[in-house]
Amino acid sequence: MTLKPKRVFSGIQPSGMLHIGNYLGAVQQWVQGQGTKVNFICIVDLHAITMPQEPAALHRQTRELAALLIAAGIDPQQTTLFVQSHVRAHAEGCWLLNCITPLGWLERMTQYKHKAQRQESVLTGLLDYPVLQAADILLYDSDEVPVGEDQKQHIELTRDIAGRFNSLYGETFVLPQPIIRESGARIMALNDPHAKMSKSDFTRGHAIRVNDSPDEIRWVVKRAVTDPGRDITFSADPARAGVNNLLQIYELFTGQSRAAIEAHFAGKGYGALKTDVAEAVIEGLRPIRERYEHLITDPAELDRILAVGATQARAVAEPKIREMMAKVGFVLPTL
Ligand code: ATP
Ligand code: LTN
Repeated sequence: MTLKPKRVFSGIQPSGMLHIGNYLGAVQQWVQGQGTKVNFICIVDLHAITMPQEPAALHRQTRELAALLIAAGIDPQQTTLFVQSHVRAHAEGCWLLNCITPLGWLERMTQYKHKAQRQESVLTGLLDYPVLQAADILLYDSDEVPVGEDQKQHIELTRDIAGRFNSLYGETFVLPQPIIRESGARIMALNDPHAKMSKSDFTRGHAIRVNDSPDEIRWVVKRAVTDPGRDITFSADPARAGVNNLLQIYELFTGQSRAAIEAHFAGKGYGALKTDVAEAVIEGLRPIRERYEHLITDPAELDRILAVGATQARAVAEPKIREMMAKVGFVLPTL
């Protein structure tokens, strides 16, 4: 008997230029998983409008993100790369799932509470964000969802929503597993090792963006917050979060073992650590930046790739949305 290859689904918002947290926590995993599994990577523009946004920026960032993902190694021949709003089933699935999701489940989501706190007036879409995410995942019968640590709660909620639909209307959905790396699951801000590196924080020194120049990368790493100690070793001690974060970044960009890294830095100071981290990041990002500069000059080719992705995605999502509608009791339109 041949085993069915696993389905992998993940999403990323076109809410700004990718940073190394997105790259190490999510994108690198997606690239490494290509070939053996059936992969869907979705640019989630419907999610991006849950925060106040500017139309011209959203438009530009959607193509920029597509170019960056391809530059970072997402191969459209091996992965279905598409834009969420090109596949209507996502919005439709969200509505059907809204109607079985208790409000209390959404009000306790930590990402919602965190983002809502910073708003004067909270948009309904922000509260509903995880239901749309559940629709994304469930429409593709996804087995695995590779994400950063911050998304774990949303995947657990997706399982709860799927379980509820299954028990109300009969077996319909696969319950997905979050796939979270041990190292890189939560890259911290360089100017504050107790806060997650985030796309939407534009303070200089907070993040390294994937297309930053080598000089900018050196500037940011040089000013990274460390700690008053001297040891350059991996550690879960919150007081040493800054050095630990730099070491994790070094580990993921060089692919070296932790023992080899600690031996390399034994007896050296934080100045040397920062120089080596900056150079490792520059070298790791160089091919991505070069491919990106080339791809972004050809928007028609990007649109063509996204059109192929949308056709492939619709072929999976449309029959699934019809199955959902039929189970809920709707009279289906004839095809
Ligand atoms: P925003 O700040 O606009 O919410 P974000 O930086 O959190 O954006 P997303 O598009 O929400 O980025 O996330 C894309 C992927 O990157 C997700 O899988 C998320 O878990 C992962 N990710 C985001 N930030 C980090 C981080 N600091 N470390 C590791 N993974 C991260
Ligand atoms: N909420 C996710 C983005 C996202 C996603 C998904 C991730 C939207 N839909 C489906 C995995 C699967 C985030 O990274 N902030």
